[in-house]
Amino acid sequence: MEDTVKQEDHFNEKLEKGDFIEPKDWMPEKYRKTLIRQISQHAHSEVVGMLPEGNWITRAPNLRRKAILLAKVQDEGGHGLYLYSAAETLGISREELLDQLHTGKAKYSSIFNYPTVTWADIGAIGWLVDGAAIMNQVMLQRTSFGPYSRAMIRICKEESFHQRQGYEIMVALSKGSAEQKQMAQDALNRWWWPTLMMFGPPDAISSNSADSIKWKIKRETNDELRQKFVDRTIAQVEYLGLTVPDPKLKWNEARGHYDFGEIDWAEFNSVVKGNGPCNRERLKARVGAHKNGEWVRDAATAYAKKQAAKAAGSLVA
Ligand code: BYC
Repeated sequence: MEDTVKQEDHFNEKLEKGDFIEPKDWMPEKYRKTLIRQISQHAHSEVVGMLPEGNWITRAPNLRRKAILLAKVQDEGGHGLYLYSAAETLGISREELLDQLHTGKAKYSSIFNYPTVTWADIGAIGWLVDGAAIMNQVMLQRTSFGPYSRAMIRICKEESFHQRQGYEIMVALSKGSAEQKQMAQDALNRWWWPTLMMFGPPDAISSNSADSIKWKIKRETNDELRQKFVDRTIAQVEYLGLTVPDPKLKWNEARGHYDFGEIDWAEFNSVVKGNGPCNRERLKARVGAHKNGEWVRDAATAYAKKQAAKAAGSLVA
């Protein structure tokens, strides 16, 4: 008992000083659980996030765009791997994590349950979705758990390239023909509100925020990040000559921020509960991909075992 009190004091001192908590350090069970929940949700989002964009690799308008999109989607898979590895250091296996995703027990970001209906959606995802992801992930670079923070530093570098490639697509479309500009506007209309939902429920009802802020897992709240995102993005919308689908959007001089309209939280809750436009399709695709990859995992395991046996043999010799 006394030992636990000492360990908890030591944990709190580390947080206070801004030191990282590392996998072998003592940590409260709830801290570990919260991290597993958030990091795995994040990893699943990266991997499920490959699907809406992957859908356009064969239909990219030219070779340059195809190569860029291919690289981006591949990066998202890599982000998933760094994050699954970070979660594994907390004492949960990759199999368990994937099982939670495939059985619908674990959440992933609501945003990936919307369809990509035109090429402009690929621009809007890179610009808005990756833009929102970066806003959140820049803060997570300073999260208190070492492996999560280190994964975030690397991921942020790649995400900023993703955001720029998306914006470049939007610039090309909005400076193109009238039809292309309309495509860009339609994509902005489709992705604006779901992007604002990505930051999570309002602070007043966010169930995990208080603990996560106390433990320095999250450094800024859902509403603070959402506001920052709106404030930064509007100038980019104006440069494109497009309009945000929100009649209530207005600069508020007194607050020094944009005011914006009410988010449809009923839609958010419905998507998170599994009833968004693409939830079933996404999960089916993920489960199918995992099943189809079984022979690759088996082959990799057999090869690793053979190499280990060879190495052991050469040591004995
Ligand atoms: N979607 O108490 P709250 C990317 C859940 S992908 C679904 O505020 P928290 C990319 C939340 O889990 C970006 N569920 O939670 C990839 C909680 O439920 P449980 C992914 C959501 O954790 C490919 C409940 O609502 N980024 O980068 O303090 C291509 C109450 O919420 C969502 C991350 O995952 C949502 N949007 O705060 C392009 C970042 N929001 O678990 C881009 C890491 C909330 O209690 N995650 N919920 O049953 C976080 O920073 C935080 O987990 C959140 C939510 C800000 C998302």
